[in-house]
Amino acid sequence: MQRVFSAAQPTGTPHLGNYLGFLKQAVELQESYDCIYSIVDLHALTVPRDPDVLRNDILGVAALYLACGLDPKKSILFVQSDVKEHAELCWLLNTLTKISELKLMHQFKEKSKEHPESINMGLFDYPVLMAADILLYNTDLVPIGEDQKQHVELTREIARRWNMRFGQTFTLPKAHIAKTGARIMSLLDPAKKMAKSASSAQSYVSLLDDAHTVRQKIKRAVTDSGSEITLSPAKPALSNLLAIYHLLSNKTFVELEARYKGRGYGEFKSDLAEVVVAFLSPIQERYTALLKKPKKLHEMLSDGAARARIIAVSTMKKVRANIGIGI
Ligand code: ATP
Ligand code: LTN
Repeated sequence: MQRVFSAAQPTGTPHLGNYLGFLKQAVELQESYDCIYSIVDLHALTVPRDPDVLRNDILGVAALYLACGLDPKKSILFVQSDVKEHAELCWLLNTLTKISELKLMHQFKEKSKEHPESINMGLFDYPVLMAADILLYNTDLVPIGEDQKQHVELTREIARRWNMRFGQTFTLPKAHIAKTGARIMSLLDPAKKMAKSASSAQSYVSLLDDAHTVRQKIKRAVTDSGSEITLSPAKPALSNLLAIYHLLSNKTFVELEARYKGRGYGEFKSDLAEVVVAFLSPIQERYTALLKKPKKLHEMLSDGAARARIIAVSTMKKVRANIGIGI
């Protein structure tokens, strides 16, 4: 069975973009792949974090992912720092990665613009740690949003280089990117991706937003000129809302265009808000119930780490022998 690996940072509450670009795929792939998912706390430290907030976010993200359908009986779910091999492999891969390659990474360029006062080595090395995450598990497929594609390409390049130098060791992973939903845009600016780090919370729908907040955010979402409901590059803001509607309702774009023919943006947006509310409400109920049992969540994560560690240790045995360290 082919192996799937992916991960997300415990940085605040995931939004609809994280769900549609990544989590939805992750849940679906559980049915036919051997899936491993990680909460990458070491990556989250590349921007300054309060320790108590980080601790809370790790458990919160775990609960939310389970509430969205990740199932520890079908997949391994674990916290990155619980498996020390990630940091060790990152160091070894660093020795094969060029500074000039890391300087090209879009995410590094953007994040260093956002936090010019704290461009640290971790932020620069972030893609190499991500490569280590993926390569430790002989991964075939990596479900991700469009923004992470460049990092998976770099991972393939590092793996290729290692295999050339030391012999076949790592599987070359492929990015698995959804046809629709891989880049959900901000509700306030269709030229920017929906992001947790955005300056205004109005630009995204968090998976934990209550019904009132969802209705109000969608009502205030920007739209394009004209009043027709059609999917078109000339209507980027509306097309983004249509994509969200399509993915959450399973109605095709053609069905949606027909349904709203001759009706205005107002009616379309208010229906979309109800679709989002109906989608989020059972997730939020499951999330609240899961968070009431933190001990169970910790046990599930520690069981996940134990299962992940077995694979990671076995990969590292090969890697250490390859490079000439250890006994
Ligand atoms: P943000 O940019 O909002 O802080 P992130 O990429 O840092 O998000 P993660 O939780 O680590 O946050 O991302 C999890 C997954 O969500 C990744 O695979 C990423 O590609 C995907 N993703 C993030 N934003 C979007 C978006 N706007 N549309 C689709 N997928 C997205
Ligand atoms: N870089 C990703 C998170 C991430 C990841 C990974 C994704 C870290 N390690 C391994 C897929 C596979 C992000 O910023 N969203």
